[in-house]
Amino acid sequence: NNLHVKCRNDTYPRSKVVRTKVPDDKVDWSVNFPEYAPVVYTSDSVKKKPEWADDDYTEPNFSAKWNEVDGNVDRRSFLGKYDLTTEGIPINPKGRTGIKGRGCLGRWGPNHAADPIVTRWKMEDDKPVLKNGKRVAQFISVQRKDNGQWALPGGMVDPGEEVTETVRREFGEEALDSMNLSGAEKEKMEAVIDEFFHNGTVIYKGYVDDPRNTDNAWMETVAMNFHDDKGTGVAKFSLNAGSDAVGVQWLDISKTLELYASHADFIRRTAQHLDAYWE
Ligand code: RP5
Ligand code: MG
Ligand code: MG
Repeated sequence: NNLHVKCRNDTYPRSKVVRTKVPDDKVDWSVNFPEYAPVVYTSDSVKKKPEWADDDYTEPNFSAKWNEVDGNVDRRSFLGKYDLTTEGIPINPKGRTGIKGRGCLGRWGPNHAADPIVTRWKMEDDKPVLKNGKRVAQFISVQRKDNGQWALPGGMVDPGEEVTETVRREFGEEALDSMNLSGAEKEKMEAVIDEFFHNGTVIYKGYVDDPRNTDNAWMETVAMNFHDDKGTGVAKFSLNAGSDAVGVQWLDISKTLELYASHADFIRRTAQHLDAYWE
């Protein structure tokens, strides 16, 4: 179905703030829900005004160009033009989440991320492993520091950054621990990434069912697949968790995977794209 799930009916991540329960049939804004009065929550880390966050809309000099490229910040949504509340702030186009404000997201409206899906074929004795007559694919997954869940090594698009650059940078930081490499090692690693990451396929572009989403701030992503058909390119990667990841591993792609946010859906689309085993 088309509803967001992971951003409803639970305690808000990294907090004790409880979301108002939103039943499936009341997610859509067009459905009447007169008793709906969710708590307003913006985390302390966002209130401290780090450079990755917007100001509060109540600040006298607050200004934002909604639905536009606003300086270095892309405030457009992949879902089309979003509406604004009477206070003039964005409304989550996927419906109610049980919480207002920004939670721990920096931007009002869409918060843009990018997700690298690095894949290879699972091999045994130099032969591809088959299940139900299809080859089994594997992808590089990281374990998130914030909640321990396995996820794609994705991250936020920095202001002015191209998505193709974000997937490389985040992959380097989270799956290769690039931030802890010496200058020379880092250069070598970047050369390997550049060589491998030049031919990607966009697997998904749009809203992410992320547990951090609120009524006024939400995640969107571009997920790109980089497939190593011969298994020779990824062999050069030595995996080391870094940045906001505490673990990294190759995971077999199958229907039973449980991953962070909507990542299992991106993996399903990738399996389809590669004609790999899924069931
Ligand atoms: C998800 O959050 C995206 O799909 C992406 O994987 C991730 C970006 O946030 P951080 O990993 O930087 O927390 O919605
Ligand atoms: Mg990151
Ligand atoms: Mg990340």
